Amino acid sequence: MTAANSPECTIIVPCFNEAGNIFPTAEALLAVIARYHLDAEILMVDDVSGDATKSEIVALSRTDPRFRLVEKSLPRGMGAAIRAGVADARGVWAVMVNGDLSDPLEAIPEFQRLIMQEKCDLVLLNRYGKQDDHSQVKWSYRFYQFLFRYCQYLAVGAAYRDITYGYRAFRLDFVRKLSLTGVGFEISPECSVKTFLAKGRVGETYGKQTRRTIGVSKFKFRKVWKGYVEVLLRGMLHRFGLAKYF
Ligand SMILES: Nc1nc2c(ncn2[C@@H]2O[C@H](COP(=O)(O)OP(=O)(O)O)[C@@H](O)[C@H]2O)c(=O)[nH]1
Ligand SMILES: [Mg+2]
Repeated sequence: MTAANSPECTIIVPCFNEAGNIFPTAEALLAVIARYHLDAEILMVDDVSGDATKSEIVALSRTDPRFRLVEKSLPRGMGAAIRAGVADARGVWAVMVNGDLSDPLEAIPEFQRLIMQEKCDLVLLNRYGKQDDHSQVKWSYRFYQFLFRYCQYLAVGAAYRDITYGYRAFRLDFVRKLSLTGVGFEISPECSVKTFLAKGRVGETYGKQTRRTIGVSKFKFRKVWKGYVEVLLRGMLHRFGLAKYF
């Protein structure tokens, strides 16, 4: 870090029952940080995991002060974890990285360029830009994503290709003004829709998401759909001046 308390970038990693992924994810992030000379801190946000997630993060933070454990209280949720990370972040910009080694981390320098040089407020990673990039994304997820994107476009009007992928980067001061409230996975479309409604500058880059090989996914459609519908409705009401969303 350039100054102990002010890195340029904060990497936020929500972690729930990811014990087997903590060290491999940390290694992958350190390799990218070293390769591109990034000035970064890494916040790993645990959510009262039932496995060794917390102790693994503590062990990491003892060996390398760039890693910090963020402990949040219940209720659990990926969105609540990201908000805890955003509140604790000391960087100028942040990148949200899934703690399961599924994200194309080589996109991080392009995230940095789009935010620091092109002055984007939010940079989305599009998994649908090239034929092979979404080959490992489950068909059921692709179907729900398509449905959500289409309905969102009609209701709110944001024409982003990959509006729901959590792996993305943003300026911290900009996102703090959006007053994000999502508790679960709906935090990602909420952030995209609010950025659109706030007329933020949005950039896009490309990359291939792969599947986790350790641990299990916590994404359950029957649990998350309500949050996505709420984003649509509240975004639409805000668009037409009927009720403020933020
Ligand atoms: N802190 C925290 N992290 C979570 C929670 N739910 C999911 N995550 C993390 O969010 C990331 C994405 O979740 P994952 O289960 O891989 O969802 P998928 O990629 O949509 O299948 C992973 O790093 C999870 O550990 C939660 O309730 N709390
Ligand atoms: Mg995942």
